Amino acid sequence: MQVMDTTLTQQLIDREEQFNAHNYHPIPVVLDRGEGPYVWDVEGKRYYDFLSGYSAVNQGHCHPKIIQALVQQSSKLTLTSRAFHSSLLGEYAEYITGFFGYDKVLPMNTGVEAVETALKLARKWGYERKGIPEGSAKIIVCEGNFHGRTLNVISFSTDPSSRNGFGPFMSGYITIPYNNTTALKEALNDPTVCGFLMEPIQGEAGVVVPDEGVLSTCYQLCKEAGVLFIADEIQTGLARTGKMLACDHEGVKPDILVLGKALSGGVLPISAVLCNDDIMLCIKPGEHGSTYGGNPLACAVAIAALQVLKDENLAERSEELGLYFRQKLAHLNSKYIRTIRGKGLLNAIIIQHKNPEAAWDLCLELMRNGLLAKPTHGDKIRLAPPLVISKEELDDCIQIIENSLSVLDNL
Ligand code: IF1
Repeated sequence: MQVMDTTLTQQLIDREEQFNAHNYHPIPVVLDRGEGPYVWDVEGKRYYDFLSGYSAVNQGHCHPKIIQALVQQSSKLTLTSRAFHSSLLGEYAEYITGFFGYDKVLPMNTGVEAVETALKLARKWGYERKGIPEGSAKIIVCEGNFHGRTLNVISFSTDPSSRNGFGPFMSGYITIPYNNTTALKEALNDPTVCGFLMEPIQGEAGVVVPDEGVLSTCYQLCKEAGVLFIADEIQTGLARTGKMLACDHEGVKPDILVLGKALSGGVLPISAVLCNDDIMLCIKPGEHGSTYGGNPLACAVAIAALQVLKDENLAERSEELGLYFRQKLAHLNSKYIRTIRGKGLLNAIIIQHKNPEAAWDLCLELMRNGLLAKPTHGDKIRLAPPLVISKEELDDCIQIIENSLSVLDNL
């Protein structure tokens, strides 16, 4: 057994611990390089990345075509602000609106900024188009949601770790159970409701997939009630679940589509809100914006990142390899795996073991065996490799998972 000298790893962890905020509890590995489905730590050890930057690295780490776009544009023009036009914004806007079939895009940076933008658009539409009395618009959200960490967005979180200690909170939200069309139908009776926000699959909650038909029923109910269906596809979009958008599994075209993460292939924070003119033009000049939103560097990178998804058929790969992956996991017949769930290459296993630390300890063993994953909410482990992983590499990972499960025998 090769004994690795991990002093450099520990030194770097200690330095981070001393000077960086303690807002995460990372797996004890220090990454230094990434390529495709792989990352390497500072000791030179290679791992399969099964978190993919929380589904931002769908195209694989440092995809050459995305990096080429970044490098070329970065030495030409990176930021103009929206005080002036840039040569790339129109090209990008035309490309992405054509890609997803909407009239317009509002470019932002982080996912939560795009969610906030979508919520502002829905409210403005509610007042200007639906005639909701000013200041009284409500938006329906789901229990178990994760849409980001701004004060407004955590105002409707049901996760204590996301919201405790950060009040007071924003009003104007109605929370219903996820995957419950009866509850949605009931909530839609409120005439001041302007929008319904949902994740097509709940990521942070542990890859919670709604029942077949729920997505399309929710959409239909919103249509009938004259309420905007807002899909947060920041984590589920961009080929992750086996279709270009998770909404495509049920032929649902959201009124407002929210994208982020893999919109840059993990290279830059790039997010976007897409919708048609009757909604988008409710925001007038000077009513919304951001310093970096729609910057030329982001435009160049996002075009390349979207092209890679199409050119490499990553949605089809995700669909095929996801089915294969869940089948092979099931064939392990592990007494420690209570549930396997997901769509495409967004999957999670739920660990059953008497020891509450079992999922964490399994992730440490996976790390020792060359695969990086991290538990979410205790007993769930999200398994989401870059979509460029090959079937052979996936087989290698399934072997690593099988070998690692035996660590739970001695817990
Ligand atoms: C963290 C996970 C959490 C998201 C959806 C909006 C955002 C996210 C569906 C906000 C961000 C990230 C944030 C990160 C961990 C990760 C995450 F589900 F992906 F695992 F937290 F739930 N909508 N998700 O998933 O996008 O502003 O971060 O760009 O905050 O710990 P952002």
